[in-house]
Amino acid sequence: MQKYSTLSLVRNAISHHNGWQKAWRNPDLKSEYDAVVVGGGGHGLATAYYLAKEHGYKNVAVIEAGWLGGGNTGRNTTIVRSNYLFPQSAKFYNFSLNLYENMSQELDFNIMLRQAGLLTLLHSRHDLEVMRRNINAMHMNGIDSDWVTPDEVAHIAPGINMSEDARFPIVGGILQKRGGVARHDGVAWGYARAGDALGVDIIQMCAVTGFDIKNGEVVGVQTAKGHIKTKKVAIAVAGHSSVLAEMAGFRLPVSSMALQACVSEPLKPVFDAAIMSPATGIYISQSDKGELVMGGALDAYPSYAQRGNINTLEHIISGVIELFPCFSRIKLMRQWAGIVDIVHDSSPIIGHTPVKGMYINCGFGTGGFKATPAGGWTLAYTLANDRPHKMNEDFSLKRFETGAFIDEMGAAGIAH
Ligand code: FAD
Ligand code: PYC
Repeated sequence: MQKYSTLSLVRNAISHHNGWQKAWRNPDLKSEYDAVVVGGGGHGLATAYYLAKEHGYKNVAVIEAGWLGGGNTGRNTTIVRSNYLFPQSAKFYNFSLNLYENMSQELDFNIMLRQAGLLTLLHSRHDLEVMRRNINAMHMNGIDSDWVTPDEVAHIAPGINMSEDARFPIVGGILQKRGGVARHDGVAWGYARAGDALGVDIIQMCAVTGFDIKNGEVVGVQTAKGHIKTKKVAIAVAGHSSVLAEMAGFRLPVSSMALQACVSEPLKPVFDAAIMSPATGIYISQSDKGELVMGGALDAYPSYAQRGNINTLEHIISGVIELFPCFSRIKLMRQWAGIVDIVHDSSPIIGHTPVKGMYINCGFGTGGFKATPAGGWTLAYTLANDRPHKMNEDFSLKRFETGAFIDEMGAAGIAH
């Protein structure tokens, strides 16, 4: 990795970064690859990196329709945690959090992981009872999760409305201390740079437009920049999974919907932890820049329109002001949306597709940023070995035939 002195940083700034070493190459598309990854979000880039690093794949391409991390990876609210209910999810998301904890070192790229905790607010006696059961299950699965009293909530989240007369009174909370936030672009760029260094070709501004399938087996990929011969394809396109599946001739049990978020002007540090309030439907954290990063529930209808609207914004802000009346005069800076892929049991699909040689990672819905390393790792394993790893075998498409769902809707903490 090239090191920069203060002087060279100044020189680069003045020269508009003329001579600044590129973090990854901009190669021409080759006519043949051993494996093609569709989608240059975090999951696709992680898949390519682990294919090269763990499985010795030397000739891999990532094909991205837009720019790296321009999909949900660069649009999420950056919360990472592993406090899921079922043993399969606990294993998977805990593995992901472990990979996150070592990611800056492994990729030699600061992903700015801040494990200041993920606090879930409880607003009723019913919340308390349901969460007692969930916490016991999490402890059985080795997930750290602690009860916090209303006083402790007030300490973790200064400014929060602890009034008993509040519309959503706070009766306690659950804290996952290992939870927190990470810089989402850093995750995409870190995997991109490390994958590129291992020989992965990253092709941006190049949509996949179709697949060549012979006798039920993938033999090629059609793209805006030309045709590729390949026998292995990994699809990781989140909200566009059904579109890609249709190109390959199969259907997925996935709906595509917009999830919106927004940020305020920067403030001095208020709180460190990320906070979720399932009853009001909002989540909030403060970025390293000081902005309040806020999000809410899914839009209530399927759509590919990647934009925010006033209706949802009003819902998010009313929830935030309910919890933090002191934020009512803060200015909002930006609002946006990403198209997420919703599966009705709120668990991902990682595994084989009906087409031989084609594998998919999708269905992370509102919560796949935290799963980026594990999603990439397990998809790479499945492609390289043509069988799932223990960690993703229960997350295959088979569960939609057998009914063995892993119902994590409650764990999302977000209204679906
Ligand atoms: P993406 O990052 O969307 O990447 C898919 C890529 O595929 C895109 O770049 C797209 O351009 C590309 N693509 C699509 N079609 C084609 C094609 N035909 N050819 C080539 N490329 C194509 N998760 C959390 O864990 N914590 C959170 O706090 C959180 N907050 C969220 C807040 C919002 C507002 C949103 C929208 C999502 C949030 N998520 C969160 C969910 C999380 O962002 C996603 O689950 C995750 O980023 C998905 O990553 P990905 O790499 O699969 O998809
Ligand atoms: O899955 O933790 C999550 C999450 C937080 C905000 C959106 N998704």
